[in-house]
Amino acid sequence: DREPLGREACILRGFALDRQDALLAAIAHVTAVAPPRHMVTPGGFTMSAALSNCGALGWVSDARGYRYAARDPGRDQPWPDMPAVFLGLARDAAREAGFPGFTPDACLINHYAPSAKMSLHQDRDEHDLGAPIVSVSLGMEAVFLFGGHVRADRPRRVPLYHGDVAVWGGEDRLRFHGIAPLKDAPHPRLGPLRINLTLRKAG
Ligand code: MD3
Ligand code: FE
Repeated sequence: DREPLGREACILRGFALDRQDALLAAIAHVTAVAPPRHMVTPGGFTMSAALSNCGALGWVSDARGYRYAARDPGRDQPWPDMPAVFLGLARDAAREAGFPGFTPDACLINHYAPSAKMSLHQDRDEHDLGAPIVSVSLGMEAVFLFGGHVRADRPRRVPLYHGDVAVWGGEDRLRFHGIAPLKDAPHPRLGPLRINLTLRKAG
């Protein structure tokens, strides 16, 4: 079922559940090659979520700023290839949400422990802001903060559960959004961990 968040944003509840084994195996492979790290923001804060990436480009942050990079700065090596199960899920979810033909070239993998969060921000480092974004939630539940087009707009709070997929593009593409600090409520399969895959066309 398709739960609308905006005119061009929705949540597909449980859309990833039937592929969870393949997704978790692929995530384990990527993070064994490119371990998640806590990156530093240009403002000097260390992010509470630990990040890895796969695909041609990966989102990175350091004192110089945010950007997409073809190499993992932790290893000075290219990011692991995008697993086929990520590409298939992104394409299928985007089509279901009304964005046919989506092919991501970047997948950010966020790891959250209890109390980790992501402050309100916009995703605007991508070259083509006309492409949608697909995000997959696995493990512990989180409260998604769905804001407006200016930071001061009070965000809606929407729970995200294991297997949910969110898709947003068009007029909702530049909304402010974030993740509230996670409760300490371990997931039966993943334990005290939430993993978010954010699939984008970055280049
Ligand atoms: C935005 N990640 O990595 S994605 C990020 O769960 C990021 O790790 C969060 O924001 C995470 O940049 C949230 C989920 C999401 C869902 C629907 C949206 C972001 C959205 C709708 C509009 C704008
Ligand atoms: Fe974001």
